[in-house]
Amino acid sequence: MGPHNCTRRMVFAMWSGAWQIRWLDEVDSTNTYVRHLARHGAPEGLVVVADHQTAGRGRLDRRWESPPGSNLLASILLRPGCGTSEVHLCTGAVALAAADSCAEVAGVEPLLKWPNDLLAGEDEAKLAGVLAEVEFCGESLAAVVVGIGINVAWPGPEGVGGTSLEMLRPSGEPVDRHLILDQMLAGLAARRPLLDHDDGRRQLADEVRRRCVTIGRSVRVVLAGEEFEGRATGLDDAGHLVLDTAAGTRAVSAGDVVHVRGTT
Ligand code: BT5
Repeated sequence: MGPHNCTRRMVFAMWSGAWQIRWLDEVDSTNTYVRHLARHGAPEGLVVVADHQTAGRGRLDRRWESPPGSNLLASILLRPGCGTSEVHLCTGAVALAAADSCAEVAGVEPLLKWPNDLLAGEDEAKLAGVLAEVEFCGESLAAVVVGIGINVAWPGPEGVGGTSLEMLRPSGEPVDRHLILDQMLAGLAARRPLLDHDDGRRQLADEVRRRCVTIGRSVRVVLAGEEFEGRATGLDDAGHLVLDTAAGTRAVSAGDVVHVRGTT
């Protein structure tokens, strides 16, 4: 675990809590670090950012790569009043806030791809990924740690087809990671209360549905030991992607989704 080289507090009118931001030089993974603190009682609102991760993680134990100081790597501790079946809305809230921030600060308008990506540019390349992880207290949800990696200056490893905010700006002007973070947290503060009640969760789910470009597309789904194609028709209330397939309607909760080109 790296040193704490700065701590800031930001207070927002729309959420009764405050973000407490720790910006580290280096850490294994900001998600691992925040999960550890969550287990030891850290309060909601803790945000850990790192200039570099030595073991940044994607889903399914994949790696998230980013050279020191190039991109935004952050994990946010939430303790929402929702159940485990609604955790996908935490991912959604962070993805929406991140997309708005990229638009406002960098003039890049990302698309939401189910379940956890932001895509941008003409070729819809991966600009950011979200990793939400849950801590339990007995049977109940104690905390959700939502990690996000946004490619600000480095577009991701060769061969994965990523992109970055700076690549997408007309003259490649630098983008300030602090501004992206602050704007994202402001957008998340506005949405955070929605996670605590049914009406709010419906509102959030509707916003995710409206902005998720996967819906309406032909997609290929890759699950452990199974692969199939279908047309994504919607997201159900548990955040599952609903698909029309040759074998009928299917809802998928995990797995990788590839947007199939030319068939939308
Ligand atoms: C994700 O996983 O997209 C979630 C990434 C979450 C990263 C953040 S950084 C802060 C916090 N702390 C952590 O340890 N993690 C979170 P997934 O959908 O599984 O995508 C992973 C795949 O994306 C890898 O297997 C690579 O192919 C590709 N990849 C790796 N680094 C990338 C990058 N910088 N940009 C684009 N693609 C990348």
